Amino acid sequence: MSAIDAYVSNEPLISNSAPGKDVFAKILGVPFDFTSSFRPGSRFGPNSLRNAFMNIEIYSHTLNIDLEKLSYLDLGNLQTADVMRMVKRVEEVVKEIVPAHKMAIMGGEHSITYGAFSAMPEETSLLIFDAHFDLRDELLDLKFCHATYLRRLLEVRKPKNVMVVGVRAGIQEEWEQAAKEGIQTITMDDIMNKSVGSRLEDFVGKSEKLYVSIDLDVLDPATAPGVGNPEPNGLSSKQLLAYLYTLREADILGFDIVELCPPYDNGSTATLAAKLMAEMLCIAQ
Ligand SMILES: [Mn+2]
Repeated sequence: MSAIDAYVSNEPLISNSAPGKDVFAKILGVPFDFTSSFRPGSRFGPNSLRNAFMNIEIYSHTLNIDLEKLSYLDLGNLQTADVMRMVKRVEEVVKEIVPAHKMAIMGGEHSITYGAFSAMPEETSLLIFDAHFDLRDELLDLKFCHATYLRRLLEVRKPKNVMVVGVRAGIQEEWEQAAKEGIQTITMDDIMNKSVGSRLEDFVGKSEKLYVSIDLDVLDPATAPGVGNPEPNGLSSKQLLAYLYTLREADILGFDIVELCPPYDNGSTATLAAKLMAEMLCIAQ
């Protein structure tokens, strides 16, 4: 090993190269927030997550997996201010990565998921953690934005299984649209009433392949204040991690962690996002 390899970090990128280990995952930042409707700033999300990632422990005691002994490559940031170009470019980049490698995306706003999921094979199920459905037909005259991406996605693509966990906010039309589209849900009401049952395990069991999208606003704003559209009465970090650990046996092709909005963060959202990145890399590995 050269002195450069031994002593010099590749910051701000979070790549890791472990001797004798091939790269198993590729990480992409998408600093895109140009359709933000409430609190802009998620364009600063990827680098904020990276900074936090470099300052937390990445050995998962829960999973007994040490990320420092695995190799993964941070590709950097995909830059554009045009939403349709963004989703197209994300799709093209992800297609070059999956299924040879696991795909990990850092947002940026939730519209990124449209591009990433479009690159997934036909049989892939979509599991979303989000306070919102993002099933609006339009918002503030925008047909394609963070609040409509799932509506647009389902217009062109019908995944066999779609589930939204932690959902608690939407206009009435979105709840009706979710039922019409056959979207499975674990709502916050279900979670509060302890009526979740084995729905998540059943969903995962029926999913040949899986893409997981984590909108950080699924968490309670007290836990994760640094998001674009905070929504009260959300999950705790313990609840979210417990759900994610149930995905260990699933064939996860890729995942994203979106809506980290550093201008509204006190640091806790970024460190939690980094923890989720570390655990999800271990879970998907
Ligand atoms: Mn959301």
